Amino acid sequence: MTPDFQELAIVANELRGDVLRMLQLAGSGHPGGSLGMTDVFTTLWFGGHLKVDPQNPTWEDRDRFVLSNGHICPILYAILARQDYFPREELWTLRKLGSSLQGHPDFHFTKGVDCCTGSLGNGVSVALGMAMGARAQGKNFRVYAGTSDGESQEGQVWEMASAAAHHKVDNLTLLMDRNGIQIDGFTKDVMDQGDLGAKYKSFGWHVQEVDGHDMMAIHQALNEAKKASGKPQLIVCNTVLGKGVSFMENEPGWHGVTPDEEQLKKALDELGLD
Ligand SMILES: Cc1ncc(C[n+]2csc(CCOP(=O)(O)OP(=O)(O)O)c2C)c(N)n1
Ligand SMILES: [Mg+2]
Repeated sequence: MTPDFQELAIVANELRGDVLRMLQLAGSGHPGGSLGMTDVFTTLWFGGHLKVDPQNPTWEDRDRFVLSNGHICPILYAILARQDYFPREELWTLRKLGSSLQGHPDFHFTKGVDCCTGSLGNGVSVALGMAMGARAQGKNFRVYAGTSDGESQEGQVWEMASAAAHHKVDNLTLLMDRNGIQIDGFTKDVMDQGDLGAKYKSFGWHVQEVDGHDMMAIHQALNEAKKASGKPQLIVCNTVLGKGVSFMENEPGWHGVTPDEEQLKKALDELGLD
């Protein structure tokens, strides 16, 4: 099924608005990566790729989604609310004491979250375990995991990469946020990572690279990934940190700083939202 890309673009825009609103209210959190991966995750969730049932979040045969770069959970929460896992109003409680929406994803508290993440490197390894578990149980579900260039500086990621290829885990798809930025600045300055796609390829992965804001390209790459046999798949998503808000775009300072009221208003204006 081909999604309506115009409709997806409207959804993505509104999700960006929710991300910004919840972060302004929280006063802490990570807008940069959240806005950067909005188009990729919108395509995954609303483009008909992820086999899930929001009415039955623990359905055993559902596809799993692990946000291994857990700090960008505002976009995951905005998506889960829009999918009706919980009321949208809960978004405004992000990071507050007693909220179901923690600063990093926690499946104990949040419906639709499959894995606790935040400690970089762990989530992709759990995702591999889930994918292998599916196979061991004779189940057909797929596992998708969000990861990032900054996370790829963790050694554990490369243990996952070699194990997944060795075991030919072809029900695992990683979506990598390749924005060239991590917590301390541009990745090329902190620790140059070169061609991350080529590295995964050398491990034996099926690798594709897309413009992370071209939803049609993302949709096609997700379809291609499903066809890959005997290999885990990586989609390197070239994104712009802070996409959609001019003063945030490609500015490392917006990795983990939230907008104040005035900045929120300006950002929502730019997105054409109230
Ligand atoms: C094991 C571990 N070490 C350090 C951190 C602190 N940390 C949080 S986000 C981040 C940068 C990750 O890079 P990336 O995901 O590329 O950042 P973004 O593109 O979202 O700005 C770091 C080092 C962490 N969460 N986990
Ligand atoms: Mg990054």
